[in-house]
Amino acid sequence: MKKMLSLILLGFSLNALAADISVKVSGMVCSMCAQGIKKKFAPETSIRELRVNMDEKVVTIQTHEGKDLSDETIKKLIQEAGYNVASIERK
Ligand SMILES: [Cu+2]
Repeated sequence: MKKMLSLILLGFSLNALAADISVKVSGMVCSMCAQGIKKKFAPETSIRELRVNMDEKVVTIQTHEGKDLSDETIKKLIQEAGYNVASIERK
């Protein structure tokens, strides 16, 4: 019983170490925009997965466990790609 509990707790803490970030971006209109943003974030090794939802104008970023990507870095990269961050939400 005690072992099971610690396994559950371990599972929670591992999840907590990976960041799940939703970034609302203004100015994205087509798939070229999405490609530009993906390209801009490509060198960031902390990112496990990045998805661009064109309908909702949201970029979702999932980092590797134990890694994070700061709001400042996200804003900087989005701006360098030519867009603006409307909001950043972390789960
Ligand atoms: Cu575009």
